[in-house]
Amino acid sequence: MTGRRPRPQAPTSRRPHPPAGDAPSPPTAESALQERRQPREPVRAFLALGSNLGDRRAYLRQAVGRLPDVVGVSHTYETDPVGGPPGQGAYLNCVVELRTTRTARELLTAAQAAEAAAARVRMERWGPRTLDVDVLLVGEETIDEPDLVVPHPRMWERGFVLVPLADLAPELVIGRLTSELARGVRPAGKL
Ligand code: GSY
Repeated sequence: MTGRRPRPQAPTSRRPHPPAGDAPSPPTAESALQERRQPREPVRAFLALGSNLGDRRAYLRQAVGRLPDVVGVSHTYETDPVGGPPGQGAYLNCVVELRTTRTARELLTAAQAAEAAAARVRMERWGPRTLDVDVLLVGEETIDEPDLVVPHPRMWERGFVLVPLADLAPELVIGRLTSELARGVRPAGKL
């Protein structure tokens, strides 16, 4: 008995990273099928929604109706824009909770379909938009690919994500949501 404690486990990825030095191999049709065949336990997942163009509440409502496996919706919040060109209008933000067997990649596809349905036109990277849907957390899954990083890399710095997330999962934001982050985030009622 050495008295040494076991080291904490790193979060697991559903698709393990290849050994260092190997180039990641893209999923083949067969490996994707194989992955889908595995029965999966449903996990808790969270997506962040924001709109600052047009009928913002209607865009958020429509998106919530289109997303799969939704089991909870936070209150909405009117929030000062973070980043982007000066003079943008305020955002309306909320967070939804899913109970789902879908992977982060499948949820990204669903998020993009909801954005497309809101006739979103990507004019400038941080510019105003009818709808933005970000995948925040999908159970314990981690993924780090050019178009998708989960857990979302900036979520812990964003009051417009943490305040609505606290409505659904206060245990996740405790100790992370400072009054400075919450500044500029105003309750705007139920969706
Ligand atoms: O990253 C989501 C889009 N977005 C937002 C947002 O949803 N809310 C606020 N307040 N600022 C934002 N800047 C960007 S980009």
